[in-house]
Amino acid sequence: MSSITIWGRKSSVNVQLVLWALDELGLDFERIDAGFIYGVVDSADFCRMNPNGLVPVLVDGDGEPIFESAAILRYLADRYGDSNFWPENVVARAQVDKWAEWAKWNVGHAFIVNVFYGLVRTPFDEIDHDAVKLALGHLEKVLALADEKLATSTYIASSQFTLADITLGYCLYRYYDIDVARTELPNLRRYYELLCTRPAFQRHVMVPYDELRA
Ligand SMILES: N[C@@H](CCC(=O)N[C@@H](CS)C(=O)NCC(=O)O)C(=O)O
Repeated sequence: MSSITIWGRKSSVNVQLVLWALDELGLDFERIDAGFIYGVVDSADFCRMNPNGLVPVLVDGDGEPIFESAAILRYLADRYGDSNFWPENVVARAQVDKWAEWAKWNVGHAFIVNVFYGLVRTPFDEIDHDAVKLALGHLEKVLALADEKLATSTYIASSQFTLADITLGYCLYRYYDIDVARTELPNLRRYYELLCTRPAFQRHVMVPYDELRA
């Protein structure tokens, strides 16, 4: 098996998504700190790997660098995942992928950009509480769709843990950890508690994010 290197700080949710996947797939890797207080992302060498200057970036052996966490995740699943995690059959795979794409865009974006940044990465006296409340309301409308699906499904796409659970679950630790009044979504809560029993989730997602606090 080739050697895998990932660039990105442990406090980045998009890096956590990839670290969680690497661990679930039982892959060894080397992680190099980059981004935010660790710098590196502005260097010419890094920008050759990712012209966006963002983490994560993954290099597998002598392969070309891959950026975009969801693309990295699909690459790892294609190359190293089993057919429960990422079905080989394209018809079955699409059923996993639709939830994966939906969660990465709708839940991930709505939470990180509008709720987490607004509340945690903004100096306390600059927090726009009305905007955060509005963003949280929007996020919870989206999460209610996951809650409805999870009423009849152990995991988001099926009865098995799949790639889609990574793109839904990677933000849930912070969603449940931040100090906000949440709408109770019982099936989502049950699902989150199930994810919390996974050692790889504990190791890479349930980690402090103090360095991000404004
Ligand atoms: N769509 C990209 C987003 C990457 C992104 O925004 N990464 C953030 C960390 S979560 C970043 O690199 N921020 C700048 C920094 O840490 O210096 C992905 O999913 O990989």
